[in-house]
Amino acid sequence: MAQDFSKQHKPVSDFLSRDSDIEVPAAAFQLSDEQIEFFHENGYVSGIRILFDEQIEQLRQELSLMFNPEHEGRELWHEYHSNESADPNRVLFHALGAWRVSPGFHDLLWHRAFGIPASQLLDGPVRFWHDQLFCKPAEHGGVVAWHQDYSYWTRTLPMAHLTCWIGLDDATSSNGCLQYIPGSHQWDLLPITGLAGDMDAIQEALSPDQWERFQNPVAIELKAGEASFHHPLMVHGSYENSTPSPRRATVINVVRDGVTSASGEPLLDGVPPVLPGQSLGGQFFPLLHEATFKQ
Ligand SMILES: O=C(O)CCC(=O)C(=O)O
Repeated sequence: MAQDFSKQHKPVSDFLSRDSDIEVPAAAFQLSDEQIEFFHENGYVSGIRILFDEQIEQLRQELSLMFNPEHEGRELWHEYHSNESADPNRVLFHALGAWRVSPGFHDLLWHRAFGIPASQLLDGPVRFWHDQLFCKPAEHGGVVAWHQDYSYWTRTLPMAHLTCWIGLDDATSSNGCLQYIPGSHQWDLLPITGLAGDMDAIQEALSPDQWERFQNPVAIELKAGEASFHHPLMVHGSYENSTPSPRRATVINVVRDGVTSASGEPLLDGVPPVLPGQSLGGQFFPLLHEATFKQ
């Protein structure tokens, strides 16, 4: 039986200390007032450096083991899709639960370069919801269709959620970087219209004015190790990767501490139910970051 790192609610390796970022003052990780204002106005803020080269390399190595469906720890995943793409000629690797399987993905959750901005954007303490891997191989990487994250999360209330997308490769318009519809975080909640099939399936749920906005998506081009944070109602997706290099990413989804379960069912596969009305907590939903001090 593989080790389940979710039993440990603090770093288990030297992943965070190897570049001595533990000595970096908290202020160095803080978002500026302008960045926070930009997030509230547009629904995202991007270009935030999270990882150094060595850390990116460690995560890439851990990830390469996870691509083998027979790897040690495979029973720990909440979800594992070697290929979730609905297009038989494309591949989208998508999995939830990497933090349970390997030390780098586990320790990343406690990285202040992520936790401090997250607490600023949530305006409170940061609790873990789940992580995700979204990886598109070279040449035949599949799409992630336009969607809002909270469409998938209505079993948790209130909506006080945040997504942090971290590139493990340079992400470009050519290799299927994240795309946003700025300002769509102010729209109502949209229904689920599919994650890995028809890119534009969401159109059926939109008004003509809303669909018009898809003429001008913003491509979030990032260097490997940089992140983009987005609001739970931000409409986003990503196109194919037909370039000669992979486009790999890890995603951390968090909530403001105090978000509760709204379901008697397990919130994630393999996790005991959290009673409706009870706050997320325990082994699978650790507190990652206390509220950031404000002057
Ligand atoms: O990595 C991608 O292309 C999509 C990621 C995504 O949908 C998300 O972070 O919510």
